[in-house]
Amino acid sequence: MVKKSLLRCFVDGQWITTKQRFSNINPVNGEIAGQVCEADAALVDRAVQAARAAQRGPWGSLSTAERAALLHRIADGIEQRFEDFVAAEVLDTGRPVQQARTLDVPRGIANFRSFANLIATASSEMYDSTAADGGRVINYVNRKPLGTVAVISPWNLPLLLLTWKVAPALAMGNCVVAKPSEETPSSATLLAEVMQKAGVPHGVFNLVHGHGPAAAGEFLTTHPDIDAITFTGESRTGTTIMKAAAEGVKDVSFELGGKNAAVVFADADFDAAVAGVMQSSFTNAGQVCLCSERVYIERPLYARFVAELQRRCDKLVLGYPKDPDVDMGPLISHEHRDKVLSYYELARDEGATFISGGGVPDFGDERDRGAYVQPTILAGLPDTARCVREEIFGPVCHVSPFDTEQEVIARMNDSPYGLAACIWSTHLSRAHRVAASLNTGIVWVNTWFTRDLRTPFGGSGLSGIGREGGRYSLDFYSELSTVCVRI
Ligand code: NAD
Ligand code: 6OD
Repeated sequence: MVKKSLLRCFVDGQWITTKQRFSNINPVNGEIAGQVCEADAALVDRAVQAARAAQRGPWGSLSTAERAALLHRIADGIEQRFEDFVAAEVLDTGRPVQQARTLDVPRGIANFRSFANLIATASSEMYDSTAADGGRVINYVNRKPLGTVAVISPWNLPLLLLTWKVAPALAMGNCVVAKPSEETPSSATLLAEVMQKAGVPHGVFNLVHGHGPAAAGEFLTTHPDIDAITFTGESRTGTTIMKAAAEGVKDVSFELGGKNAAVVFADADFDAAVAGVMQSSFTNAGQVCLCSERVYIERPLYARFVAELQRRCDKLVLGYPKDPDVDMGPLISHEHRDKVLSYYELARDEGATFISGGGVPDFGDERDRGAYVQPTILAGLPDTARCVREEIFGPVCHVSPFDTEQEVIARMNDSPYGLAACIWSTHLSRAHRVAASLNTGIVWVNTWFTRDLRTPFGGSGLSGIGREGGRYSLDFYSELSTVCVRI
C-alpha cells in the first residue's frame, strides 16, 4: 500500500527523509492525508549530480534491447501494484475510482510499454549520396541521450502525465529528475518504488517532491547541470520556466493550457454528440487540458441540444470517488476551487445565463469541507468575455449558437491557445475541411480523448512548444548526430 504517513524523495537509489515537510490534503474533505518530504536546493542538486553520474556509468552503455526490457519490467511493476496506484490517484485527486482504473493507471502502464516497443523496432536513418567530387558517401544518424532531463508534471492526470515523459526519456537513455505536482505526490512515490524493484540503476530515476516557485521546481529548472526540461502545466508557469531554460540554452518541451472548442453541426448524430460534449466538458471535473470549455452549436439544433445537455448535466452524480456510481469528485484543492468559483462569479458579472450549476453542492456532511463545485453550463456571453477566452480548468463550458461553417471556424480559432478541438458531424467532407482549418495540435471528429500513443501531441500558441508522442518523443529526448562516411 502507498505509505500515506510520510512520502519521501528518492535520490540516487536511496529514500530520503527531509526535515522540511508539507501536507498532502484529501480534496474530498480537506483533511490531512499525510506528510510529504520537501526537497531543498541541496537535495535537488544531489539528484541532478546523481543523474549525471549515472549517465557516465553502465546505464550509458545499455543496449536498446536492455532498455526496452527494463521499461517492460517497470510496466509489469505498475501492473502488479495496479490497485495501489488506483488508490494513490484517488486519494490525492478525488477522481472517481472507475476513471483511475480505466484511464489513469492503464495509460501509465501503456506509456512504458509503447516506448519499449517503439525503441525495440525503430530503425536508424541512412542515406546513400554522391559527394561533390563524385565519390560515394553514406550518411547515418546516431541518436544520443540528452543527458539529465528535468521532468515537471501537473496534478490533473498525475501518473499518466508523469509516465508520458519519464518513459521516453529513459527509453532514449537519459537520466531523469522528476518533480511531480505538490498536490499529487503519491503515485510518483509508488513509481519510484516500482523503479527500484525493477532494477533501474541508482541515479537513473530520481524523485524530488516540493512546490514550484522558489522551491524544488525552480531549483530544478534553474539548475545549471540539467540538459533539458520537459514540462506540463500552466502557460504562465511555462513562461517562467522558459526564461530559466534560456540560460544555458536548454532543450524544452512544453505542454501547456488550452481553451478548447467543440463544434456540433446540425447533421451530427445527436445522442453521440451530447454524450461526447458531456464527456469532453466534465471528465475529471473538467480538469483535463483537452476538455472543451467552448461549445458552438449550429442554430437549428441549439435549443434542443442545450436542453439535453442541461438535463444530463443536472443528473451528474457528485460524491465520494470510491462510490462506483459517482460521475464527479471534488476539484484538486480548495485553492483551485476558489479559482473556478471566481470564474462563476465573473460569468455573472459578465452577464452570463446559467443553464446549469454555478455554485457548490450541499452534501450536509464532511464533503462540504471538500473542494467540490457544481458542473456548470454558461450561455449568452460574447466571444470577447474573459470566461470565453481564459482557461478555467473546471467542470464548466459556455454554449453558443452559430450560423455558418466559416463563422464557426473563425470563432474557434480566435484564441491565444491552440491545443485541441472536437467536431461533431456526419458530413464527411465537412469534418475533414473543418479539421484542416483549425489551428490546434489535435482535432477529434465524433470522439474525444482517444489518441494512439504514436501520434504527435502538443499545442500551438500559448498551448506549448514542440510535440511528444511516438517518434516525436524520441526526437525530443535524444540528440541527433549525423555521420557522413566516404566509402
Ligand atoms: P502549474 O503550472 O501550476 O504546475 C505544474 C508543475 O509545475 C507543478 O509540478 C508545479 O510545482 C511546477 N511549478 C510551478 N511553478 C514553477 C516554477 N516557477 N518553476 C518550476 N516549476 C514550477 O500547473 P497545474 O496547476 O499543476 O496544472 C494545470 C495546468 O496544466 C492547466 O493549465 C492545464 O491546462 C495544464 N496542462 C496541460 C497539459 C497539456 O498536455 N497541454 C496537460 C495537463 C495539464
Ligand atoms: O494523451 C496524452 O498522452 C496526453 N498527454 C494527455 C494530456 C492531457 C491533459 O490533461
